[in-house]
Amino acid sequence: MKIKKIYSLKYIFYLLIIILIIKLIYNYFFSFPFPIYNFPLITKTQYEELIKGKEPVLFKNVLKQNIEWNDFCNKLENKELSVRHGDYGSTEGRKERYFKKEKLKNVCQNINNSSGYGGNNVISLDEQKKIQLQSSNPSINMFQKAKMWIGPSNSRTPLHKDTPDNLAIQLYGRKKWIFYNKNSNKHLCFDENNSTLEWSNYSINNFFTCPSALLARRYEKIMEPGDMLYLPSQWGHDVENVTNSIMINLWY
Ligand SMILES: O=C(O)CCC(=O)C(=O)O
Repeated sequence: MKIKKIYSLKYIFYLLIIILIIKLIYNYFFSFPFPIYNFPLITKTQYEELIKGKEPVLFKNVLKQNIEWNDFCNKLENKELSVRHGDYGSTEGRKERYFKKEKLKNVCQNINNSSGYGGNNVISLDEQKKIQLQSSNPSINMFQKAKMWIGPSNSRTPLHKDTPDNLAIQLYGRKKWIFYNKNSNKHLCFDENNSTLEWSNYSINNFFTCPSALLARRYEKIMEPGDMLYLPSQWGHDVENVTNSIMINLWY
């Protein structure tokens, strides 16, 4: 009896190892099967083609220099942000999310004690200059009309889709993007409200909230500092800060 038990434990262990290996292979080859470019080496023409294409693209090494947390917080300390509070990261909770005006200095100081998320705040060209945000490619400029997202680890924007194309540069920390081919939108339980932004009722990985999501083609990528993601219009995305994080993006 005891020997049988040891055998079955052994088989469960082997099964777990096999599942782990399959998951690693899947993540490596299939979770981001899109082009990856080294930003300093691409031409302006190539770039302009890629950022109006039909598929996502990852650009590596986009920044001329790293952005440091303290330096960023000190240089923009008096900037006023609109900060999300409440259960803004869940499909249900986001409906009751509320916003507070806070100084960036405050958000930085409380980053490990508060769940407040300074998402979707304008960052001007002057402010970009102040923090020495520079492109690593002399023929391609940084953004004119960028939005800034600063938040603690685990802060999240639940699944939605936007009408414009999107470029998002990770400045500090790591951020996980889960996203779906727009051909899968019919499976993703979006609110059909015809606005420029549409939320989904699918709470990621909880298939009870949207059983048809099992049929959707899902991708994911963890963005590191200096990475820039191009996400085409209407590709649904759920975005989570894996660490304290600063990102800027441009919708166009
Ligand atoms: O970073 C986030 O929390 C959300 C970003 C996003 O949804 C976007 O750039 O479209």
